[in-house]
Amino acid sequence: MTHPRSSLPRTTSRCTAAVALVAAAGLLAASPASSATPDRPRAAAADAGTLAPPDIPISNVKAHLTQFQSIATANGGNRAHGRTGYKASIDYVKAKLDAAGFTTSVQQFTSSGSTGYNLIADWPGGDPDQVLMAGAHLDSVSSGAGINDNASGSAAVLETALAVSRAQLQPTKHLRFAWWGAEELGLVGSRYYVNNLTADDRARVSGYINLDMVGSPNPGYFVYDDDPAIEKVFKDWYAGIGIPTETETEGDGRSDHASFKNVGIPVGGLFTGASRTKTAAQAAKWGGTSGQTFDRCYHSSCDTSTNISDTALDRNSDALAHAIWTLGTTEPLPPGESYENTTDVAIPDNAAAVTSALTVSGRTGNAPTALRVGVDIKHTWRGDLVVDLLAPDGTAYRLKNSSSSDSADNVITAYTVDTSAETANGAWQLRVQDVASQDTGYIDSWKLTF
Ligand code: DTR
Ligand code: CA
Ligand code: ZN
Ligand code: ZN
Repeated sequence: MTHPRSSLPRTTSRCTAAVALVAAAGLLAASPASSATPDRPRAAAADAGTLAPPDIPISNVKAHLTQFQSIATANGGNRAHGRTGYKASIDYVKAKLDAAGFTTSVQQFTSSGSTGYNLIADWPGGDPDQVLMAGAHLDSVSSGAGINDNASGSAAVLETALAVSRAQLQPTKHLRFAWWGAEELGLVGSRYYVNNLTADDRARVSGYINLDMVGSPNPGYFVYDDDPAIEKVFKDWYAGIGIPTETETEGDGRSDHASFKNVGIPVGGLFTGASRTKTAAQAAKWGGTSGQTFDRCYHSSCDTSTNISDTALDRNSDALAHAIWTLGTTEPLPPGESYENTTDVAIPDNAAAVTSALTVSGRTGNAPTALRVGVDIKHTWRGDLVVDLLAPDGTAYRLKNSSSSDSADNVITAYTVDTSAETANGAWQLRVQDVASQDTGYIDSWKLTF
């Protein structure tokens, strides 16, 4: 797995050579999506001893919170982007992971005039074409230590990674853990990471799991309802311990999973609530105090190490370990087959729609529930564009609506569409219409991955 190319110098650990080897192996073994190589060497499947996910010791997770609190106290009371407390937090997490045998790298970026840092930790082994990621933002707001938001998620991800090392897990997939900078400034670090992945590297990420606020003192138990497979793993685990969950509805785009979802990578995650108020019905099933917010210290100076529900943090740490063991060691689906059209098609300004066709053949049955539609449309005001996928029978699936306010260039992204009602074989079409005057563009290429 090639590490993201950073435009700024980045510091890497002494294991850089291992990173290169992992990347080279990944590249050598990687096969074009349309010619799967079923005999590709795979990591030895996890032996029975490591298949059962461990219980994550809450005492270990709390010890990390104590460290993050000490770091904040020693650095002006916070761990915010651009402040010394943030870099000290990165150094703490990196040292733990280096000592545990991870291949770590620190990716630098600039935001609001200050240097930011992402920490990426790869567990050696596993299929480089199937990378399972879990991450959390490590920065706090400047007004406090950020222990629930989001030392809680950072500590849970760290302790799960350390549990992988203790178990010497040999998962089928390649495991990568990440701690993001500058989330509080607008998902800056995770977006920088995703934007600096090549299209092939993005396609290798089979899923991203996000933990942001997982120890709220008046906790709810919310599961992101994005990727069904990841959501199911979490819902089933909580059902197994008799805790009902709710769908996380505080809005998409509110944390780092959005950076991955925006480029079509399957995402999921856990959340215990922020500034919304717990209802009586929620208090009845979860305990805690109705009529009070889930975290009354959200983005406040009182978000310290006393602002944590140990029970909620323990449960979410264990749920993450369960998800990593489950999703990381199940045999991956055979690599998808892709069909691509790279012929440019001009899009007339504020006029009739144009189409670009792809003929799919040789497949059996219906198209998948998660058909990946990659588009590369060059345009100088993408808000003018309406984009649809047309199935062979003419059924239209809306991929993108127009937006008078979205003046950015180009539509270069991937969509996941439930096309299970359609036959796979036949002429699929991408339909694009420019519905506002001025600004024009063209379809550069588009791809279907089954
Ligand atoms: N934006 C996060 C907290 C947050 C608020 N709503 C959600 C929903 C899902 C995850 C996180 C959040 C922050 O302040 O870091
Ligand atoms: Ca536990
Ligand atoms: Zn926050
Ligand atoms: Zn947060």
